[in-house]
Amino acid sequence: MNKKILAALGCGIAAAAMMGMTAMAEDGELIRVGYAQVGHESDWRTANTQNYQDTFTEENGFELSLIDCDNDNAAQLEAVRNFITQEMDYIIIAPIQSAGWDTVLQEAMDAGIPVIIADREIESDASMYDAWVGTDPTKEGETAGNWLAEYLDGADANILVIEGSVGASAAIGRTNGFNAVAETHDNWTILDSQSGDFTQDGGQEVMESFIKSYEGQFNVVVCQNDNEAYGAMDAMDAAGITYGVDGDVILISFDTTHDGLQYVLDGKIHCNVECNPIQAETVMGVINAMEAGEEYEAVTYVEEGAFVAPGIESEFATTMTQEILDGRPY
Ligand code: GYE
Repeated sequence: MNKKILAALGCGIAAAAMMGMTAMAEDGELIRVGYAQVGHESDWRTANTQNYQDTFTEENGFELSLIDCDNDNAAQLEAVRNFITQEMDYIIIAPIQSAGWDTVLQEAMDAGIPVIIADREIESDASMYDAWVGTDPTKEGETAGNWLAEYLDGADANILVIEGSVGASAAIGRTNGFNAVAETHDNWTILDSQSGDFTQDGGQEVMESFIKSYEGQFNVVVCQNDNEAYGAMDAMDAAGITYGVDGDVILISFDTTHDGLQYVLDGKIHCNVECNPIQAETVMGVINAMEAGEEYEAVTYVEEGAFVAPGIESEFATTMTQEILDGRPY
């Protein structure tokens, strides 16, 4: 029997699974799920939280306990330990940091509680948890780099990068993916790369300090999420630096939240690489399969694309339109 199925059966729900019950146990008991959420640092995160609250409902057979860990690694470890103490049926973790998970994952395993890692990646071996559902930041970073190469068509790039939170796989992957492409271009220089912590204030502060150091020297700004891009735009506006398809600076962002894509449609952000926060249905599917004792995907990457401003055609991205914006799920 599949190891993942054994793990599910091992946590005391085998009887329910074998009787063919669906998400809500037949005696009416809700499945108790604890979600250790990163925080509320970005619009992407708000959409992700909303998606979980809309999905893990009583109607669907769940009692969701969502803890906002406020981007604090210690608080997140404590939240997971509290879920273990409360004997949750399942624990979902969106890891703030990619490192340092082995001990608490072992504790969850010892307690027989299945763990699903969501959104971001962790360094722990896959045998330490039951399933993973999330995004591919390295690929996202590569997409940004490939699009930039295509758009520059051989022109020089002097690049400033506003990274996401230090130690988060979403930041590490986007940096690595973009750098891998940058290394193949002799005429690209990364002037500086600093963390803006995935927040608007962080993006603005980093951009203000970049402007002090590099004004007149850069023609590309890469922000690793939309909120950082909003902050960077404010800083450039204040300094009289123009960006976007009619400006001097090429602006790249990630997340494709509603406002981020509005800026693409308006030609202010050149390219916005998608990062899909709609993951809860996939996680619920995994849990329902575990409940039913069925096989499930141990690793699922959610679908992601990229969008570019009107007037730009790309092999790597879709040209933005109002119809696309109106039809977006988040
Ligand atoms: O890009 C950012 C958020 O982990 C993919 O976290 C997620 C990232 C997302 O704060 O806006």
